[in-house]
Amino acid sequence: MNVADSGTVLLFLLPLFSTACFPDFPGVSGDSAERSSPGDTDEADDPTGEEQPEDTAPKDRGDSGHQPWDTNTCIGFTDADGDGFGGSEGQLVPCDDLPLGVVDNDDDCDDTNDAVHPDGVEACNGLDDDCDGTADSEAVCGCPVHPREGRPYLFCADNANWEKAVEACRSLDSYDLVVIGSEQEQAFVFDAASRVDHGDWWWIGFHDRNAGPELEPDAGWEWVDGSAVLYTNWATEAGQPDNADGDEDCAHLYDGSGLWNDLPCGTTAYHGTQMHFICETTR
Ligand SMILES: [Ca+2]
Ligand SMILES: [Ca+2]
Ligand SMILES: [Ca+2]
Ligand SMILES: [Ca+2]
Repeated sequence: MNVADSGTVLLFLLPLFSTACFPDFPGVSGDSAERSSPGDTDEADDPTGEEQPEDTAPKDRGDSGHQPWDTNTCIGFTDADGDGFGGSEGQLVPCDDLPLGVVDNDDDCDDTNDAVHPDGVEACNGLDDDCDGTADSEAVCGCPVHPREGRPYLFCADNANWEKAVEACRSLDSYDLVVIGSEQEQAFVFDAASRVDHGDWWWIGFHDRNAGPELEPDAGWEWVDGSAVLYTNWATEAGQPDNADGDEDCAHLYDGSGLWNDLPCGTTAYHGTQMHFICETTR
């Protein structure tokens, strides 16, 4: 952005020039009297003709004309990851001589990852690789994507038993079977799942496969990723979890209510109701 191109920007920047920002501008000293006399040479200021140490380093500042009020002064942005797109941190720089690591745009949505920028290629990895404001898509992940607070969840209406569901989520970069940590997350997951498919059931990453018989039916449940159990939503009025037939160690959401039930982990369909699954990014 050329400062001289925009009166608004100039007005915005004016207070900066009279404050502590000035000494930080490359090639500009804090001596306002010297800045106000661009025609003066160092030699003219010094009647002895002797070179003064403080004048040697920024010698070319008066010659290059890169003063804050000149048409050659621009706002540059630090490109910390070196992908050619800057972050939001702006600074005054000479337009035709950008410092190393500074670019003329602030278009990078993640200036710590050089694979993430507006020319990036979207991949199924929980990141917004191309900076279009959305992380992942059905096109790259293979299942409908619904984000919550910027984090993508995949609603896979494939038929799968619980183990296959875990395998499918983990085959993607930075995904696992969903972990539900709050009433709000439960509400989001159930609402999105209902919109993708009505009438079938959805595996979640909750199981008690490691619990001994003495813990059945409702103790010893854990999340696939070891997260603390902060919330449950069992269909308690229907007596769930019940470990029916002594063999129900994996949890799913019912359609219609979103309440949880335990089923045998190898179930792919239950009397005609299909078992789908929900993946959540681990990022
Ligand atoms: Ca960058
Ligand atoms: Ca991505
Ligand atoms: Ca994207
Ligand atoms: Ca059950």
